[in-house]
Amino acid sequence: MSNDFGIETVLKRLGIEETNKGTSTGSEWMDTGADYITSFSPVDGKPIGKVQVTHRQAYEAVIGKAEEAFKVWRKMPAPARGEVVRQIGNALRDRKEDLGKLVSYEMGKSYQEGLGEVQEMIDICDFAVGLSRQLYGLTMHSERPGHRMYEQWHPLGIVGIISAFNFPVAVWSWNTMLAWVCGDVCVWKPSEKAPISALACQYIAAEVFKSNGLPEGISSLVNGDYKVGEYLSKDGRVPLVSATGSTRMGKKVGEAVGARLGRSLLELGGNNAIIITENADLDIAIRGALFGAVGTAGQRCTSTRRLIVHKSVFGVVKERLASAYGKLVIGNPLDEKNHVGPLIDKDAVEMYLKAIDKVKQEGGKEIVEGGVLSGSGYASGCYVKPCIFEAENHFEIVQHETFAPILYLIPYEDLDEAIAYHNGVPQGLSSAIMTTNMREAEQFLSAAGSDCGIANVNIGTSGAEIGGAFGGEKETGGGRESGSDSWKAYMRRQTNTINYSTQLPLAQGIKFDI
Ligand code: UN1
Repeated sequence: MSNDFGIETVLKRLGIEETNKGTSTGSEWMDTGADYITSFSPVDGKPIGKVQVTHRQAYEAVIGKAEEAFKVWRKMPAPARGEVVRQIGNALRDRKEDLGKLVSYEMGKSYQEGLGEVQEMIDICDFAVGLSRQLYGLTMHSERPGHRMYEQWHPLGIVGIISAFNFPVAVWSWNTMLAWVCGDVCVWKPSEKAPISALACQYIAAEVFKSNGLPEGISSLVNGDYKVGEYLSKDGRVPLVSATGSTRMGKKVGEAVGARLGRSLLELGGNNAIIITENADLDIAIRGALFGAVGTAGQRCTSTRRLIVHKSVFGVVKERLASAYGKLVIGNPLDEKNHVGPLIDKDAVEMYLKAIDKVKQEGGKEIVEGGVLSGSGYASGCYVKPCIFEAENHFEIVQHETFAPILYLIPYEDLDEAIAYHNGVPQGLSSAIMTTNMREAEQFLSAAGSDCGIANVNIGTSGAEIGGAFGGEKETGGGRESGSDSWKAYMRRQTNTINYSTQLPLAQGIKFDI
């Protein structure tokens, strides 16, 4: 293992061994035998560690503990649960550098972005602490005299969380911190491509639960591939499954959960575009598009995949982008002089190469050339060159989310046409318009504008703050996580009507006298 970035010390400080158990209800870990997942770093191709896969019997034990824990946790006042989450936020503050480094090493995003991811976890903890005193229900006026009506929110029970490799820890936090203040208990199945970062989080959370004298089962971890995900999605004891990942995976989870009339919260693929109008501030537009397209090596669900550019500025945008791409330094993401790290694994490289072939076949014109990097510093075989193609929106490959730094440039003549291109894909996560013209901006944000869950003006498509609801429409799955009133997904609503009169009048004026 490379010592260059002190990763060995980081792993030790976070409690990670070479061989790890993978099933936990908090501080207790189950031995589940000889079936392991090995996590390889895309940075240098070296193994980071391995975790045991959760088998059915261990899963059953986890659910049993979670059910018991729910009985205790749901009775604790929400602000007291918030206090526990506050302590988790502080524990994350203490481990920010270590966890950020591990995320960077295991997933391949830059160290800055690794730190940003942990900051996102801290931010959602803070948000959840405040929320723990604001789980408001409405009160309404009853139509009957001497009656009072209101609604209140109760916890759901066990929340299953299936997370993706690209945000291996932040997306877990978005779900878990809210679910915890809401009174739910959580069972997390992290991506099999980033299980080590998940172990680190489980250790951090478990320590806090233990020091507060809370039972096992509030924070559980299971590991494995889609089969372990299926345990959760088919399990009637898990009222909500929140899944982040590909549309293909989300359809399977949604179907399985739907078949038992459970709830799912899906945050799936995006095919995010920025419209650059003739009135754009091009300095902002180029910088926004650049980070959107190459940040996290194009592996965010919010990554910018399409640039829809007005014909009058198409040439200059193309030139300036090509020149910016020329200055990108690709390499070890833990080295802060590099802008772009590796893709997650060789399968991802394969998909990237196939997409390039496909766009060329369909008639795309290469503007910045792609390719796989080899030689010193690129030994993992996962480093690729961010590339740009001039393409048409209807190309099959353009309609498709490829999790890689490939950007498609599409020219347009008027804004209606641009918006039609923009919305003319199956996904609907994030979107942006670059313009200094108020009419253009408002048209983009209107009901006839962007059809996405997130629509920005003069900001790229990625890098959303936790305070807003995060998620999207169409094949993105319709779920909302993180800020605003997303917490409602983790609770059940109850309407209460109280009669304090001496009569029993019926609603709608119905007479039923004997
Ligand atoms: C994701 O890619 O699944 O908005 C989440 C962003 C980040 C979260 C991305 N805050 O880009």
